[in-house]
Amino acid sequence: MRRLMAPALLAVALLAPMSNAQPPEWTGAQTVSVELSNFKFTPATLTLQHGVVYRLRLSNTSSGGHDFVAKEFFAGASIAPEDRAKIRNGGIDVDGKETVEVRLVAGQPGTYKSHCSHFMHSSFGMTGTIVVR
Ligand SMILES: [Cu+2]
Repeated sequence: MRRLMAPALLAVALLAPMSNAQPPEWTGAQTVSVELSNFKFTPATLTLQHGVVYRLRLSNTSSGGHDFVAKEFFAGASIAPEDRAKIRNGGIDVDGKETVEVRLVAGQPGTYKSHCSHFMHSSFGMTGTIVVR
């Protein structure tokens, strides 16, 4: 019997990483909030953990529209199917006084840039960084 233990443990060790391939538990998402205002993201830096499920909540507190563009970050993340349509050209539009939520799993560790693509907004300071650890 003892001889069977090693192959059994090996099988468990090999199977364990496969659990990552299962659909994420979107209901258990941790909320991370970013406020969009004239002309900044607050906080400017988001730090996320690779593989963790988040609800990215973007709240625009100003009356004019903004967006949150992070092409590389969104391209590398797994986005909840119901939220995919909210991301266009690597960004999320957030109208004045609106809040938009997108559930996602952060992708590969790295440092990603974010900005508002509205005319001149990034040069006024609407830029940010997403750090995935
Ligand atoms: Cu803006």
